[in-house]
Amino acid sequence: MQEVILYAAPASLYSGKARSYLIKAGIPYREIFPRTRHFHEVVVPKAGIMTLPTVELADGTVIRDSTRIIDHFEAHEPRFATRSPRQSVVSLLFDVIGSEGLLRPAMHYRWNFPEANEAFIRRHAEMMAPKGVDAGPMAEGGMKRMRSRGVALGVTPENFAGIESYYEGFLELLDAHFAEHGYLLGGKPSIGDFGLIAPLYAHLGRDPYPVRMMQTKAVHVFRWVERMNRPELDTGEFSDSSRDYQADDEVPETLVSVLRHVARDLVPESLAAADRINRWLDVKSPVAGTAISKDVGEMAEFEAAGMAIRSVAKPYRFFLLKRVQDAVDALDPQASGDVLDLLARCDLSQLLDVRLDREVGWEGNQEVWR
Ligand SMILES: N[C@@H](CCC(=O)N[C@@H](CS)C(=O)NCC(=O)O)C(=O)O
Repeated sequence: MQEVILYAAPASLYSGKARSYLIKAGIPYREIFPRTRHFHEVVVPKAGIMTLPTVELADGTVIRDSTRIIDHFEAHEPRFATRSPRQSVVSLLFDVIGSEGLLRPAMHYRWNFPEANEAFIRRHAEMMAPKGVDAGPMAEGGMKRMRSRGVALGVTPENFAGIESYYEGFLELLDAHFAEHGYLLGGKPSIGDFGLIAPLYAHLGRDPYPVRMMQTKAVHVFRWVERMNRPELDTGEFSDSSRDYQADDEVPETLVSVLRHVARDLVPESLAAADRINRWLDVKSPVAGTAISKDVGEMAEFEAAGMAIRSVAKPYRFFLLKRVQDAVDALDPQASGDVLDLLARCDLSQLLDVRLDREVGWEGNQEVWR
């Protein structure tokens, strides 16, 4: 197989998702920082906008977006397809949780512990400067932009304690899971593992302050992060040497506990964001094919995990959530009943009814309103 070029960066959240997939899938790739002339003059025009990760295939095809990159390779050869109903739905749910649902802890632990993190982050930001560009001011600008993105997501001082208690609870439950299983659904990674690694690698599993916390409080989660970045399964500590998902469509109880915890944040935010975006759609009525920017410029307000949060409402969450809903809708009545029972036990049933009035689709590399 010819080498894939992965435009990515070590400190970038979504890069970690695509990189881990390429590693685990055994797809040869070369990672390049997004600062070459070729990237700006050839790749970005094909990508439409510049985000990381973006890949360039040997034939010049460019694919932007971590989910679509994984979809592209899975469509050619499904390496991580879960075939059973409950596991498939849980796998897609963890893609939503990782790609969208843990952004507040990721941003908080990166930006609000400057004593431990600042120099490390600054060095990474400077690395992004193209040759001949003064790295200092460029890094400063990039850091300011990303820090303010955290604030827009609801990472504000009155919520710091709440975000910490939510994340610590999450980490403890996830650690109990990874003490018994190599991956979310057993002995091999699923699409959900790739979603979850997004916040848990570059930010929470690599920045100095949160990685220390993970190493001291959640060593099994730390091991999973390490494992997700290694080509082999790397599950030597488990006596059960299964190299596959759990038998009989089993979803471990340890994972149900994680999902119940996550529901406290994921459900209220999804309900509020859908409502906000639907009201916006009602007023704006964008023509089909209109490009979607990262958020619609509107704030969703909601109570989650004991916090009063104001966060930008992002259509991307609903692109991912619809994949969960479509998977459930496609099941036969018996399987659907099993999945609904599971979601009810996880306090996640409401997620199946949260839908945008317009679908998020793709044209080329761009998210558009259908
Ligand atoms: N939905 C995209 C999001 C990609 C994204 O936002 N990446 C960040 C870096 S982790 C980025 O490129 N940000 C650039 C910017 O905000 O200008 C994906 O999954 O790849």
